[in-house]
Order: sequence, then structure tokens, then C-alpha cells
Amino acid sequence: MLNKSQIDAHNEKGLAKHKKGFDYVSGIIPDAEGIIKKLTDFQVAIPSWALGSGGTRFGRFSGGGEPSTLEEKMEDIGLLHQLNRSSGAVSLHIPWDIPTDAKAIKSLAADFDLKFDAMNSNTFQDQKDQKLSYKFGSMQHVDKGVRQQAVDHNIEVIKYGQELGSNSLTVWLADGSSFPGQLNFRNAFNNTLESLQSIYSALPDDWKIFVEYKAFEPNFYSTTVGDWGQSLLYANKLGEKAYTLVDLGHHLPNANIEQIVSLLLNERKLGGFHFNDSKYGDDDLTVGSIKPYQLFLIFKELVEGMDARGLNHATDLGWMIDASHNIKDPLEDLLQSVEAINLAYAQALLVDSKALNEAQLNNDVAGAQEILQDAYRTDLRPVLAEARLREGAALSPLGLFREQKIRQQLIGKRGEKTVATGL
Ligand SMILES: [Mn+2]
Repeated sequence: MLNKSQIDAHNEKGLAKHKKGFDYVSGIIPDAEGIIKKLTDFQVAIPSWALGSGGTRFGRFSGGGEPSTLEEKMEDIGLLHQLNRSSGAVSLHIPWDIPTDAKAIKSLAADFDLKFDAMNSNTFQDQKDQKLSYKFGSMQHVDKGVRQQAVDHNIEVIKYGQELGSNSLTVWLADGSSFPGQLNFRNAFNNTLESLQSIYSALPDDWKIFVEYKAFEPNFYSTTVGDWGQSLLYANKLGEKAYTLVDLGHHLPNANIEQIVSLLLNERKLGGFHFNDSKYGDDDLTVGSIKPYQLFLIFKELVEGMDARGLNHATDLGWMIDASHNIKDPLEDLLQSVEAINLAYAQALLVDSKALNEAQLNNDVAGAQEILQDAYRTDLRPVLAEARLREGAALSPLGLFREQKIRQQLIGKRGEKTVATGL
């Protein structure tokens, strides 16, 4: 962990330059203070599986100093939160990160000022000592015993979450088929619905369940929760505690994700969000690294849709990064991702929605584009830095991470050859 004087020294060094930038931008935008307030409240959850190096099916290149226990993962997230004061939540995956001593984990979270975001279940791989296999699906399975095993696992995940103070469950299913004729689409859908209903009936009153969809992979012919339409069908049939979860990487190429987001909010059925970026499919790259303009357009719809429904930006939806860090330092990658999310959010807050509405009513197409791009092209990075400065975080989180040689410190403490649990 960093101490306050290290952060202060870093900020002192960059203060003069920061002040120039902030004075300039706060002088040309209408409400810098309003954006700072919203940025301060907005927290992005870090998943417990993102602290180590990810991999592809071709290989995994461990970076060293990876956290090997849940406690060490919490330490890493605590460090991120210290650097940016924007990653104040953790999203746990069961069974990769079972909190065997919930009380101790809770108090550790309190030390780092972290909350527990959505719990994630796993019926996409077989665990040691597991009775039945998920090779041919879990909740869709033709065998009732397999379906029940998947339901029981999810109920167990809810119980872990209750002990920690979480209040939502994310269900992502790998269920589907890889070849035509392998399964009956309607039976697979109905089995999955019945399984989800069993979980839903075990859901505490103040909990939400998020049904995450994905277009393809690991199955390549059909996916049983394959798109937002299928997810919305499940969510509507389940009831008011059920919502669709959008993962940016889970669409077919060129899908208009901003429109999907807008309509789901209109239906009051958008519950959670997984951030990442991609060029082709579920590439799980750093948020904002490939298509930052699309990220801004999505945030513009999120802000407008949440405002139209009277939702609290910070607390009414679950915000999480879901990415895989294959060649970058996972902590550096996460710092970049949080920064990209906050920047897109701030840009969306800057959009002159009144002027845009007028342009739309007048079919002023060029005018509408100008309004959006004016917000997108205003450099709000000094506003983000100012929000961090006021919260006692670093002017440059990545800069301080490197100045303090934190990865080298972690390698010194944990060793070169550590491997975090996960895929
Ligand atoms: Mn996801």
C-alpha cells in the first residue's frame, strides 16, 4: 500500500501543470463542479479474476507478483482504489475466490474502503470433485440432475454474497451448441428458464439477478442466452428482480450497442454492465483502447436513459470491468480501463442534451453531430485529475504506480512465479 506522503509528493510535482489544464477546461465548460461530483460518486467494480495475467487457449504468460489468495487480490484492488479513488468495489467469482472466512474478508474490504458488487457463478467449467459434467451445458442440460447441480451452485453463490453484503448475482452461461442438430432450441430455452426460475425463487428480496448474454464462444453454432433479446425474454419472464447485463465484448461485430442500452433502459431492464474493448469478438482488451468514440456514445445513452428513468448513476446499475490482461501488467491495464470509463462518463455528462433534443426535433443532422463531437473532443482529463486530487488520489495513477515501482515491490513480496486463480 502507498502512504499519504508518497501520493502528496507525486501530486505536488504535477500540480502546476495540472492547474493550468484544469483552469483552462473549467473555464470553457458549463459545470465542471457538477461533473467532478458525479465522478467522485461513480465507482467501478474490479473482478477478482482480473488481477493476474489472463491467457488465450494458445498460452498464458505470467507477469510475476500476481496475487495468489483472495486476501492478496483485495490488497491489489485496495491499491488501485488508493491510486484513483474510483475502483471502490470488488466482484467475486465462485469457486475461484471462495471467502472461507467471510468476517475476515469483510473487515479487509472495510480497511481498503471496498464494497462487494455482484457475485459471479460458474457453470461453464467442471470443478474437481464435481459430480456431473457441464460439457453439454448446465441450465439447458437434457439431464435434470445436471440442471439441479447448476441451480444449487448458484444458490450457494447467493449465500456467500449475503455473508459479504453483496446484493446481486450475475449469471453467465456457456450453454449452447457447437453443431446443428445437437440440441432442440426450444427445449434448451425452456430448461434454462426453469433453472433460472428456481434460482430466482431463492433470491433474497433486496437482491437482483443479472442475465448476461453472449453471441458465441465457447459454443460456435448456437448460444442459449445469445443476445439481448433472449436475455430480455428471461428477465421479463423471471420478474422485477431480474435484469439484462450488457458485456461490451459479447456482441456480433458492429452491433449498435448504444441503441441496445437505450432500449433496455427504456424497458427498465438494464441491470449491469461489463466494460472491455474489442476489435473482433470477446477480445477482453483495455476499455477505450480500440473504440473510444463508441464507448462515449454508449455512455451518452446510459446517462440519458438513466436520467429519463430517474436512476442514480452511481448506485442503480452494477458497473464492472470484465477484461483479460494477457500482455500488459494487469494493474496498469485496470488503471487505464477505469480512466477510460471515467473519461467517457464525463464526456457524456458534458453533452448539451437540450440542444441535441432541439436538433433532433428540427432534423438538424449536422447540428446533432456537432453537439456530440464537441463534447467528445473536449479534453476532460484535467477534470478527472481534479476529482482525484480532491479525493486524495494520484494526479496520474499510472505515473505513480510506475514511480513507486509497485510491480517490482509485489514481485519481491510474492515471488516471480505466482499464478492467480482463474481461467
Ligand atoms: Mn462479462
